[in-house]
Amino acid sequence: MNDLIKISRLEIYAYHGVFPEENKLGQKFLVSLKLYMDLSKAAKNDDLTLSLDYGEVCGKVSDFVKGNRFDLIETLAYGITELLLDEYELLTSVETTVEKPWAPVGLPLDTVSVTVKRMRHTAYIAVGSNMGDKENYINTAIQSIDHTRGCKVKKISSLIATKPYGVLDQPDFLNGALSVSTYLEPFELLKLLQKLEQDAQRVRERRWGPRTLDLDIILFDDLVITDDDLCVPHIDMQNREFVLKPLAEIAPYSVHPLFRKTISQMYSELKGAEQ
Ligand code: A4P
Ligand code: MG
Repeated sequence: MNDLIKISRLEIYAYHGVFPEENKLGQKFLVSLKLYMDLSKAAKNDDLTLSLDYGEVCGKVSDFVKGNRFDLIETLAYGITELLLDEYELLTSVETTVEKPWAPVGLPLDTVSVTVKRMRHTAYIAVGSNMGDKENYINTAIQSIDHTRGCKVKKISSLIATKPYGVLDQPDFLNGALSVSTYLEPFELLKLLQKLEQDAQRVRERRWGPRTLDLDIILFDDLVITDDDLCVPHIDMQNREFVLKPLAEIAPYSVHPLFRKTISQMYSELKGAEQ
């Protein structure tokens, strides 16, 4: 979204900093915000309830800055950004700059500042289980994702029973897919999913082997990531009916950023190739 409300250098007296004098005496902080959203409805209807009340935003930010004490302005800027994305669903992106003009540096300077920017993303996650109470493992994980700060589960596919792929001598799987709106970054999301796998007492014994819970990031906006620990889009999604079928149910027109094909097209092609 390109529409923007900008708040410049809101002045707040508070007590953040590493040095004891900063915690005792306090100092002035300046907070600037770039708040991105779609303002067309508010503008066309001349209606504040369809926009964002910048007075209220300033009040909330001021309360947060005064009501906490952090060592780092990085933490402060990040906290303000999260607070605003949590509070206002219509925000698609928030950029927060915190300036500390009286930073005790011992040398003349104009100001020191930190800027944090976070935006909402759409991630598609594949879920699978082939041990124990499969449905319960999957539903617990979906609930945990939805209850995680910065994540909202938007769509959940049907869960389907599937024959094992890859390693064949293992029990059948239950598979599904979900879409999540999140302001977590890709590696933060991966960390969350791995924690949920651990919570499900998942033991890594052999690659592609039986598991209580498997959570893979299939797509993350139209990002392409080729890291040792994270490959997005999922490297083998085009060959997996247990991924494409549930994904086609919730996101038929999402596009694979490298193949430039929709999910429904990829699913049809896979089914065609299997016949
Ligand atoms: N990793 C890289 N990219 C990603 C990503 N996009 N999402 C890394 C999540 N993780 C990603 O995964 C190994 C490493 O992949 C992680 O350390 C992570 O950093 P893992 O979950 O620890 O091990 P794994 O699951 O045994 O291996 P892998 O290659 O992820 O297996 P898959 O691809 O998950 O396949 N048959 C049916 N019918 N249904 C299934 O759900 N699942 C598998 C496992 C095999 N056969 C199946 C099913
Ligand atoms: Mg996996």
